[in-house]
Amino acid sequence: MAGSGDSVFAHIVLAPEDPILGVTVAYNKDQSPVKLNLGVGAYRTEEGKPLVLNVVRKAEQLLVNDQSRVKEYLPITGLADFNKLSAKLIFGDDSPAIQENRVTTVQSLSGTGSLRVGGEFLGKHYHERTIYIPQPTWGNHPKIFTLAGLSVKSYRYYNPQTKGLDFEGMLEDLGAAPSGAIVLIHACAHNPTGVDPTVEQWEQIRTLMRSKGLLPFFDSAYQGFASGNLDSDAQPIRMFVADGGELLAAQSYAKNMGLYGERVGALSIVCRNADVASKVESQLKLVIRPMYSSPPLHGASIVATILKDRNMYDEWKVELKSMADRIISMRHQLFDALNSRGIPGDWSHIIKQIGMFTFTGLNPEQVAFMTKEFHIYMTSDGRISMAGLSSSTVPHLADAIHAAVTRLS
Ligand code: PGU
Repeated sequence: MAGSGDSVFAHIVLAPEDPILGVTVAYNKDQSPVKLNLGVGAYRTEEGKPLVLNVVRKAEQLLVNDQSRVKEYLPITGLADFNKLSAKLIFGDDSPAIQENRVTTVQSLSGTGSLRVGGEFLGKHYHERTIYIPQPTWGNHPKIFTLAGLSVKSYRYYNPQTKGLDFEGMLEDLGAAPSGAIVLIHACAHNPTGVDPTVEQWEQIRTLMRSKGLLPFFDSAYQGFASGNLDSDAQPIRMFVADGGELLAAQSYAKNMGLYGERVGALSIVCRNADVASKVESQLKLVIRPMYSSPPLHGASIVATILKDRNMYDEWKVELKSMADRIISMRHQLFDALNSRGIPGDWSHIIKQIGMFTFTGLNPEQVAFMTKEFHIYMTSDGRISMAGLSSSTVPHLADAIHAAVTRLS
C-alpha cells in the first residue's frame, strides 16, 4: 500500500547543493528587488537579461523553415559538418594537423560532456592514469576525472598574494609530475581566477611539458570571451599543435555562442598520424555509445549553420566581441567605483584579470555577509561573474564590497 512502511531509500542523506549551480537556487528563492546573481558564469545584457544572439535566432529560423530537415538519429560521433568546423575553429583554418587527417573530433554534450568522454577514453586506453589540474580550478573538474577513473592531482597556478599567476610553482609542479601524466589546461580565461599565462610563459610551459612527455588536455570553454578574438584565445592550443605533438581539446559553445542549455560542444584528439586518429575515433565511439548513444541534433545544427556561412560567421564574431567588450567595460566600471569609495587595498586585479570572472580575494565570511546584507550572490571562493554585472548594478556591488572589506577584514 502506498505511503505505508519504510522507503527502500530511507537511508539516503540529503546531498548538498552544487557550489556553483546552487548559488542560482538560493538566488531564485530571494524575494529582494535588489538581488543580484554573480554566481554562475552566464552572460547577461545591460538590462540583466539572458541573451540569445541575433545570429543564433537567424540560424534557428533557417532550420525551422527548411522542410527537408528530419529528426533522425545522428551518428555516434555527431554531426559531421559540425565536427569539421569545430576543429577548424579551435585549431585554425590552415591547421596542418587537420590537413594531415590526424585530428578526430566528436560532438559531445557541451564542455562538460567533452571532458567526460575524453576522461573516460584516457582512463581506458592511456598508460598514465594521473591527471594534474590547476589549483584552483572549475569545481567540476576533479569530479569529472575521478568518475572517469583517473587519479586527480593538482599543480600550483594562482598566487593569492599577487592575485596573479604562480608561474614558478606551476613549472616546479609540472616538472615533478611523472612522465606521461595528463595535464588539464584552461585554454584561456582561467576559471575561477581570470589569470592566464602570457605567450612567452605558454612557450616555456609547452617546452617543459613536451620534454617530459606530459599529455595536454585543453579545456576551451571561453574561446572569444577573453580577448574578444577567437584566434588569439586559441593561440596556446595552436602552439601545442604546431610542435607536432598529441593532445586533447574540449570545446564548449555555451558561452561564446550563448547556447548554454543546448549542450553543444566537441572533443578533439590530435594524434601523431591519420592511422592512430582513426583507431582513436573507433574507441571514442565505444565510450559514447553506452553513455548516451548519440548527441542531440539541434544545437550542433545551429553552430554548423553559423560556422559554414561567411556572413553569419562574421555576424557572430561581432556579437561575440560586443559581449567580451561589455565584460571588459564592467571591469573598469567596478574598479573605478571601488576607487571612488576609497576602499582599502589594491583592486587593480579587477582590470588585469580576463574572461568571465574576477577572483576578488573576498573571503567566505565576506561573501556570506554580502549575500545576507546586500542580496548579492556569488561563489564562496569570492569569484564574481563580470558578465552578470551592469552599469546600474555596479554601485550596489561596490557598496557591498566596501561594507564587507571595512567591517570584516
Ligand atoms: N570548463 C570550464 C572551465 C567552465 O567554466 C565550464 C562552465 C565548463 C567547462 C562547462 O561548461 P558547459 O556548460 O558544460 O559547456 N562553468 C560555468 C557554468 C556553470 C557550471 O558550473 O557548469 C561556471 O559558472 O563556472
